Amino acid sequence: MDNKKRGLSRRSMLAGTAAGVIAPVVVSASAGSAPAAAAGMTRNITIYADYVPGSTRVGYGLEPGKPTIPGPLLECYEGDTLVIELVNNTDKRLSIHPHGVNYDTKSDGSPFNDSFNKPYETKTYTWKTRTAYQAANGFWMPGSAGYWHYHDHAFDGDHGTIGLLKGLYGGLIVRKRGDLLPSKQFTVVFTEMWINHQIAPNTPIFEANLGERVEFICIGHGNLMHTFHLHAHRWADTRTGMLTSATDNAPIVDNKTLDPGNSFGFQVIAGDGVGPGAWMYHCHVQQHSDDGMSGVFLVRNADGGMPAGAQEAIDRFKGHQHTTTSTPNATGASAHHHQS
Ligand SMILES: [Cu+2]
Repeated sequence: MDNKKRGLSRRSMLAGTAAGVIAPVVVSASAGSAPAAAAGMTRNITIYADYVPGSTRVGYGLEPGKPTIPGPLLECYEGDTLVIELVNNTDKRLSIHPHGVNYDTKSDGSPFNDSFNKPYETKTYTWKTRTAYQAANGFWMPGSAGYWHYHDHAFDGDHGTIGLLKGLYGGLIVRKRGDLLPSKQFTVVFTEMWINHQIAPNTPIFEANLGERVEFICIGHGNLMHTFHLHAHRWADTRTGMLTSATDNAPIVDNKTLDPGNSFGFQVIAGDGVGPGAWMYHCHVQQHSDDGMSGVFLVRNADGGMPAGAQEAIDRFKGHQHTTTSTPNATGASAHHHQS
């Protein structure tokens, strides 16, 4: 419900599109000031960094005073340029620093390059993307397409790492033209012992109807090593999570390393071959899972109805206790981190 709403509102940012027809997230798009090469667009977006009301957490949002953790999911196509106006509504310095795209030192977002917003300052960051190209030696150099992410790199402390712990992060997708588009998108961020800054049973419940094309964007942050596992669904370990033919022998996985700074994404058809139900997703580092790094992927019936047994499963999940006494200090990870 809450999370469903969040998923939908993210999706609705994809300017006036029906599900499955793309137009990247961004608010106003003006036709390409990009050079002749690929017909990219310049996409302008304003992002606000605010304290989460009633807490010391901080998030990015598309409206002032309405931060979300994770921040808005940003999308574009290879060849596009994102011009991000970051409005800092906090009393601390902060920034927005992307992975996977091109930027100059002024858009780096780091104290190292003196490229951040001062307290209450607005600053523009420019991210460029490109398509793959063939170098003179015949080898192909990579384009920008991928499941990436962005995060603060300057908040408060000298090293610019505190913002991640506060909630300043989000997903970034650069697609190739022709990539298949999902109906629903879920961003899953593992930071310390949290999923999207929550521990079970307050972690997100991601919802889709049987047969819907769902995209997961998985991001790792913090100081701990994690693995992302989704029950009853699997994907190809490729850029898109899909195969390109019946003879494509790319490995198929249902569990993938999600260490700090890593990101990946994939699409599944909700309940494909397994049916509707309340399915788990969790960190497969066992103690992390036991300590609250788990959540629910609720695949509803095709008509949106609740499948048999699903509500009971969710009630069990909501009511469960964490049992951490069986493995005291086994990994050095402390149980039940509470969010500040
Ligand atoms: Cu973990």
